[in-house]
Amino acid sequence: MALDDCDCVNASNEIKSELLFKRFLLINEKALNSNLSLDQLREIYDKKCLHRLRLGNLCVDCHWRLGFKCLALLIIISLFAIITKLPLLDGMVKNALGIKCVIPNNYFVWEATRPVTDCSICRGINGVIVLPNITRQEFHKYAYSSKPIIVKGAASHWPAVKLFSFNYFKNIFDNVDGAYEAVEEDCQFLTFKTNFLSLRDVFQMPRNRVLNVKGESPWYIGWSNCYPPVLEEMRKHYYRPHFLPADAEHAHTDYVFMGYQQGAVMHLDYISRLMWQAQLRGHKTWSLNPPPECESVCNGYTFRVHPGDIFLLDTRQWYHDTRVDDGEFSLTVSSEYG
Ligand SMILES: O=C(O)CCC(=O)C(=O)O
Ligand SMILES: [Fe+2]
Repeated sequence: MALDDCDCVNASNEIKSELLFKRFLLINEKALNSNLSLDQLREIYDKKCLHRLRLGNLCVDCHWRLGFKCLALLIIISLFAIITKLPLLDGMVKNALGIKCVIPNNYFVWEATRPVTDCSICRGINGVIVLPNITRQEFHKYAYSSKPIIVKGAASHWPAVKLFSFNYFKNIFDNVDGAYEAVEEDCQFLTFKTNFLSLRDVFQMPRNRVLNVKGESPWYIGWSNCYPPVLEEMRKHYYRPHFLPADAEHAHTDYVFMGYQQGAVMHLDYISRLMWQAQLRGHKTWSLNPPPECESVCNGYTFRVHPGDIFLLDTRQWYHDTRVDDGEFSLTVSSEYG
């Protein structure tokens, strides 16, 4: 079903969305009646799409500028997942907030229900705003602007810069009762491009792979720490960024992302607040793209963060992907504020 031969160019937005919705329904119906396998759908997808989006635990290639085509394919894949009860459903049921939903959430639901972006967050900006280490007062005007910002060296003095490592976290998880179970049941484990099934698998990988010795597959993973004994221990070694507003609300969960090379595929996050991320080790390159509704007035761009930098991003509105410098180990802590 071609969506690009849209016959609704001159219609009002309301009529356009109704037409679009009917088309989605038609695609759904076709998907339900067809005998295509998930592999065949992916093959169609690979031919049509260039960049990657995250759908539950499944990463699909998708050129984000081809918005509706990709969206339509995402719906079909979601429907198949629901109908055939594929394992990825389990990943979808636990959404980005770590909350289990009664109705399975998926990329289509997220994308279709997200608020339309006010393009003032990106209009006229062609790169990340780089600030020197700044006071709370000076930061005030930027705090809720949703503009991507780096505060240089703001985490350089945190003890975590020296202390946090693969072994530091392995040690905690191997020794704190219930830590692995909490990630599996209540927090969130992000496999990215690896095929690890759990954080336990990550902390059991062979030493050569941990060190990314030549010939080993690079790995990059993340997880949320929502289990109080683990969180309390970690938080002894880093702080809330000092420049955030004193009355900002903070999440009860902090994320860790670590590994080599791969990073995250292009995606949006379905979270409730803005995100800060402290780059503790390694250099990482972020690519940002505005959402499709701002494509005509805003540009995407790429930049690199250094150890000690704190990066702030509205990950609900900016599509983002990451890549670690070749041969370097990257480790970050990240949380939400709002
Ligand atoms: O740090 C990364 O590699 C990805 C992080 C991310 O996607 C996020 O914090 O929303
Ligand atoms: Fe993200």
